[in-house]
Amino acid sequence: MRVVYSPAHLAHDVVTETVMGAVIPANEVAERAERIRAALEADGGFPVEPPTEHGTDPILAVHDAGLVRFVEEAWRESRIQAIARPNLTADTFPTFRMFEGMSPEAVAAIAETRSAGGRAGWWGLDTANPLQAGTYGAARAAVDVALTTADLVLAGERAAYGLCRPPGHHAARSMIGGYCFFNNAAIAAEAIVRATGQPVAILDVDYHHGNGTQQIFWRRGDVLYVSLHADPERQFPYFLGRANETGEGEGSGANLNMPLPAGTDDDTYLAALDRGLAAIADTPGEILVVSLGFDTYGHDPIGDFALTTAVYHECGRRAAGLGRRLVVLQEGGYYRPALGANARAWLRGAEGRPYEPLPASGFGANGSDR
Ligand code: SP5
Ligand code: ZN
Repeated sequence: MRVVYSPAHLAHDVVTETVMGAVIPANEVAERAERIRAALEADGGFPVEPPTEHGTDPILAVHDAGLVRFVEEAWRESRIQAIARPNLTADTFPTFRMFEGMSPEAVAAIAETRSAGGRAGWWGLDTANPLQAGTYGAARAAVDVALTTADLVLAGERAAYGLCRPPGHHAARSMIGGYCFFNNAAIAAEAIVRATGQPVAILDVDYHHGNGTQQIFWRRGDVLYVSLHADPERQFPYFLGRANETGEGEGSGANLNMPLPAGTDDDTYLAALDRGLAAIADTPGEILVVSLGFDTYGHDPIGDFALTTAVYHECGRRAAGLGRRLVVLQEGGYYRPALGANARAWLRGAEGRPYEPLPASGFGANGSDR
């Protein structure tokens, strides 16, 4: 399977993040993508190629122009201030409760402001979207990776893999969030719809609900969104991802959320996956975009599922079993020692190649795949 990768992601890398106020070592780091690339190269069956430049039009088909401008400008603007910082992160957000009681007209008159801090809060969901000098270039490259992967499949490949970083599925039309800046999968799905005139399905198997992808296609009947994820009752993004969110208008019935409990194991997961795949099979379309996350892995530092490396092979096999061409795009997954083995297993499964795990000393975790 052909793999699309850009080294531009290396210029977006942070050391710490905060979780509920606690400063912890950052999870979404450059090493993630390098681990996956190394494992795929070691396999020998995954030729890696660079993305082609697609410009901003496909991004603007999905995102507000102001958001794109903000991601491009904000780091430079934050340098004007006297405080030295490793990155720009929002601390003040315009929660809708701030405007309680104001008329819709009065709320509509509220604006972005000119300060970098105000802008970061205006466009941000949370504190997990650190902007640095290389962030815009990395986010643009991740989109080019996704679009180039889609191009390969549009040109006839049965499946292709885009090693996107930063990830994308928490980014909504007018909002960055959850380590995500531009929604790589949504941009690719929209480009595929425009290129083919056919409906597209998105299968999101990241541990977290893809609130951004859901938001972007909420009223769209031609893009089916199916997501398996941790129940938002206990996990980020908390406020979206429930089973009763099924889309509205033309998109009514084209959004399927499958929240899952803590401890979800291989068998429970595969049963839910089959349900999701059956829903996709019931709709028209020849291409499936997969938002692929490995934060469902048993050892993931921010997840609470119990999946094994072996089950990713089976997941890839079942996704390919739909008989649609696959545009597979990387989202999350934070247990670095097993990321390469997990990606390799999934992609080999999708290609119909045997699992054949690599020796644990190479890419597994502590001699085990759990
Ligand atoms: C793309 C992606 O996977 N984004 C995830 C963003 C998650 N950010 C919130 C992390 C909350 C971590 N909760 C920690 C529980 C530790 N037991
Ligand atoms: Zn995730």
